[in-house]
Amino acid sequence: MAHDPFRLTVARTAARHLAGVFALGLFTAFLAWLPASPAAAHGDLVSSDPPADGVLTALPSRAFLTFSDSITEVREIAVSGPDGSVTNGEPTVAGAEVQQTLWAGPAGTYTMEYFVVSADGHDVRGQIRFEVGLGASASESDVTAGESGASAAAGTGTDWRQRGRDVALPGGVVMLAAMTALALLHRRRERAEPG
Ligand SMILES: [Cu+2]
Repeated sequence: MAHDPFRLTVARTAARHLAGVFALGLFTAFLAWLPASPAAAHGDLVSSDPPADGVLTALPSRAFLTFSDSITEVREIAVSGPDGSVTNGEPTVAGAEVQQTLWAGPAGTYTMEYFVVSADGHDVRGQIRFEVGLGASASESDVTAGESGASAAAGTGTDWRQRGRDVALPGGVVMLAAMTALALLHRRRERAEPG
């Protein structure tokens, strides 16, 4: 039975169909994953001073932002606290580091927003939060709430590309599964009406 030439041909054709569709599915999955890869070249925020979620005794006179790639343009650096903006003058850039002079400010929660252009021409924007003067006096629950809020805020700025990549790969796999299902359906139809 295994040597029936007709059955062998049908099986071979079906196998070839499946292999082709499978390869196409893999290629689609690969393509879906590929565009996210250059994210590694983006000038993402690597560190800052004050650090994200940091608790400081006093507001420093300068803030620093260090990126993973050279910065070619600073669109905006905005630092503000309980009394509003403490951004003092224009920011300066040296390679991958951006520096911003600050006015004095009261204790409380501060946000530092950044909007820069990295060497590869892409916009890099986001924000971090930090606390001034609350280290000793704030209750534990206040600090916890502040920190989780800060992480969420920082996440929107720096992690969305990574999130895009995480979504792209499963998307390709779903496409692959759909194509395999179509191929199986196709094969069943071939069997139903031979010739
Ligand atoms: Cu980029």
